[in-house]
Amino acid sequence: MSEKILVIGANGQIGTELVNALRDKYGAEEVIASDINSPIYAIRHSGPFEFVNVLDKDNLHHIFTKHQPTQVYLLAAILSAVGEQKPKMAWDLNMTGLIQILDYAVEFGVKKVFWPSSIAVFGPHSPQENTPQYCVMDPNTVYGFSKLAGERWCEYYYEKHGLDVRSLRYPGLIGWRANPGGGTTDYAVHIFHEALKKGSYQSFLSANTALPMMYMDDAIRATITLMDTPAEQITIRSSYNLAGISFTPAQLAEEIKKLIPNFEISYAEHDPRQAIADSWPKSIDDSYAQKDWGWKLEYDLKTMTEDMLKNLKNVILA
Ligand code: VAH
Repeated sequence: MSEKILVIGANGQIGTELVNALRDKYGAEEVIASDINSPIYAIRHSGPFEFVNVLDKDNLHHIFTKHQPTQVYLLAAILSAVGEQKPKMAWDLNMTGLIQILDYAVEFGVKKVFWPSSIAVFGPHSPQENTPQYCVMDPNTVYGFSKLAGERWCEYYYEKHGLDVRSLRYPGLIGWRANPGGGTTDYAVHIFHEALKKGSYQSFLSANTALPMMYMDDAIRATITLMDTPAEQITIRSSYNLAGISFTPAQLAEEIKKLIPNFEISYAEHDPRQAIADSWPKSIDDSYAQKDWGWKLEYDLKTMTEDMLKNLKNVILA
């Protein structure tokens, strides 16, 4: 049976890249990109698009009826920094949106659902180094506890309704195809844009703030590998830890300087995003992903920096 894939939140950092990767894999016409806003350039001309608002039940029901998706990727979310500015909106979009999609996935017999979680589900009392799959989780951001609650909903719909919903706790994601968004880790995207445009960047996180990060190519490969894995191999129905590469703004700046020698970094103080970053782990243990579906990272800090600058240069300096 051919696949019909619905990607909700296609304009976002993950969505932009996932739509292109899924279209390469399944064929452009089999992947419906959707978003509440008009399609961004990167996906506008490469296949079908629908306007979708995950909080509009009638709109969603119409799209599910029209396209009868076999897979649904729900990427629409409000991230950590914006979530602290708009807490009720973040909870509503991240939670009500997810539960509505889970309900329609059951009603319409969707074969597989993907939903992104985050290392933001960990909190100040979680182990900070090599944070394990199972441990104390006391996230203190709306984004973080909406993702933690969402993981519980995903596992519940698997157990109670047999819905094959799968999820990854992404680290901070770094890619060149989408602009920096409303996340705390988006300093690590913005720095590349500023390095090329201005030769300098003021980080809103302090020099030694270590966070788990991942190059987008690895994140997309992990997502597709997880979704292609036979269901019987999936032992985690909340969300899999994904480790990535852990580094600080100072370490990232040093790597950029190897390619842009005059690049200079400075550090702002008292940014509210520092407290968010301080509540998250410095590194993650992703042994369950390695064991269950053979996960193996490909990009390290050096190769990620090289690839980011090589590609972003063509976009920014073109
Ligand atoms: C954020 N990019 O910064 C997201 C991510 C681990 C953080 O989930 O909010």
